[in-house]
Amino acid sequence: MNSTLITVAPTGAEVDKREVPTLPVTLDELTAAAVACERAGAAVIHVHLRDEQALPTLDQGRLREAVAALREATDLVVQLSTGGAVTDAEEDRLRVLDAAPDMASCTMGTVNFGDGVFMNRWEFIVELHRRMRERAIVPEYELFDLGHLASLERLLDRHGLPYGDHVHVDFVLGVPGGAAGDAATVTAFAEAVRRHLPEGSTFAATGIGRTTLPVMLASLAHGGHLRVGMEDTVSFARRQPVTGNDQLVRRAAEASALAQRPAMSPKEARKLLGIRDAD
Ligand code: KMH
Ligand code: ZN
Repeated sequence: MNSTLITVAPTGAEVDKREVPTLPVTLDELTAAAVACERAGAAVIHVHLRDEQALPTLDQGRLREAVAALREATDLVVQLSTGGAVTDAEEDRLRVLDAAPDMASCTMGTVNFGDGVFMNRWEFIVELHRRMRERAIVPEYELFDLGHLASLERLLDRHGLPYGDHVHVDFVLGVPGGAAGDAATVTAFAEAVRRHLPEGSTFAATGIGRTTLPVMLASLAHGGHLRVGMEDTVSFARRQPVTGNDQLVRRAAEASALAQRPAMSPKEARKLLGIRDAD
């Protein structure tokens, strides 16, 4: 792989807008962030939406509006989160697919998530996988723990490859309750991908909070891709709050260039991931 897929996760469901005013929460803020991140080197955007009070929402109207606005303003691959917030109901999370994004996240197991529990039952995962394939939506399988990779192997064995026939996973490391965000853990996950997933499968990694840099550098060292954004970290460096998502994307693009695997374009990302044509 001679280029790096950079996914930006600009908002998430957990960061409080009152504490982090630069967090994009309105549609205008989200679109402006997406445009700036595409310019900085992002190819995919992982989207969570907020309501009028800046609280997480899976409102169908807002989801459809966001998909349309992002497609209008950018060429980014639009990936909607089906993870939502830990309080979201399974039916609402499944209904996210009705907004017809290019991609959607699919977390491969339950994990403690700070003081909460991020619930992902086996039957729910199978239903997400099945509906995504039916609707030509490409999954990004999110792995918060090594056992999630074993579940993915089981899912692919029993239920077949996803739409596009390419398997792409994202290691989400450093969540309190999940796998640690350090280089040794990235190595263990990368090795497990090579041993247990179909040949040609790709991975990205993201580290929560201060684990962002070791995880980014270790992923590049293993030939992996990157996810960055304010969903995962709101500090650029010690005592230096992030100024915007594009700042994180720019740093990821610079690190990728240094590793001699520059950031790939959205067009290249669509080809790699097996995403259907826009029309
Ligand atoms: N907000 C987390 C509980 C996803 O987007 O699919 C779940 C999450 C994963 O962010
Ligand atoms: Zn997310």
